[in-house]
Amino acid sequence: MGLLEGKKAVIFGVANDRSIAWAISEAFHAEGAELAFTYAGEVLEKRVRPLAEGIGARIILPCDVTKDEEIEKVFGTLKQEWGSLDILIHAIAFANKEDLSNPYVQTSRQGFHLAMDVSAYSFIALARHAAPLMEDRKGSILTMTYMGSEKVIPNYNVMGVAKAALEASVRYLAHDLGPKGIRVNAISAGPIRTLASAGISGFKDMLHYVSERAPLKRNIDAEEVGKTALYLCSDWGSAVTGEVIHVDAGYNIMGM
Ligand code: NAD
Ligand code: 0WE
Repeated sequence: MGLLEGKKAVIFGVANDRSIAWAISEAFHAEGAELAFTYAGEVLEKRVRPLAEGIGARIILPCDVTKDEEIEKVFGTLKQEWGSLDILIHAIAFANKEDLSNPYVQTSRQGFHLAMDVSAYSFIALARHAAPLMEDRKGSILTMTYMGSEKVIPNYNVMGVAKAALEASVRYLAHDLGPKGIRVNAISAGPIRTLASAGISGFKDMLHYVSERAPLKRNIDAEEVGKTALYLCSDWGSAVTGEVIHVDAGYNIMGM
């Protein structure tokens, strides 16, 4: 029997087949989970729908997380169609392109708000809507973060600050939802080539830099994030909550 047999999971953050959220979905599907997907806008629907249908998903809905109505619609549908929920995956981040290249000191109020809203606040909003559907089901909520929250990574800038807020939210949400048996965790992944990293100048050099210094002397892939997500969201992770687990070939432990 699969590790997630009989479990229902909703996945936020698939853009294409290279998305970390997609690798997590494939790992969950292989272990018997039933999946629902959301996509951020019509353009992405064309990519997400075929992928989702390919693994038997029936619930595929639009959700721009800056819009409360769209979040409410998603959870209304999940309540109607499933009645309950076991797993929520949040793999969403966004900042203005110029805020990932200009000096951090130049971050505008609007740019700061946008990055915080999409990349950090959305996690709180999704967790709040998911919790009532997870009553008495030992639910598990997982988000994706990056080491730029802990240490300065040139150009990560406002995203690093948003990820710091996201990681602190993991702990506060774990405290809030723990009494309901709901666990809240994050995976801090090393750099992976995806749509979100494609536009970053010097990303290739970053991959090389990390692979030379990480204890495992290599980069990581999305499938490895999927396997850790499977551990955290299955019964194997039953006592783990409020945690940020690094899946980065050990890069973060290095001092020199
Ligand atoms: P991706 O581009 O495949 O995924 C990012 C997703 O965010 C996309 O599906 C996009 O549609 C979604 N998104 C952006 N704005 C949104 C909005 N307003 N409403 C709803 N969805 C929105 O890239 P990815 O690398 O798979 O990123 C997934 C997560 O992993 C992000 O949180 C990212 O910060 C994190 N992460 C990525 C890396 C990396 O190197 N790729 C490393 C560590 C952590
Ligand atoms: O979280 C991320 C990237 C998130 C991201 C990417 C983009 C590119 C396109 C957020 N917003 C945007 N906005 C866009 O317009 N990562 C962990 C990948 C990443 O991004 C970096 C990195 C790494 C690693 C940016 C600078 C330096 C390192």
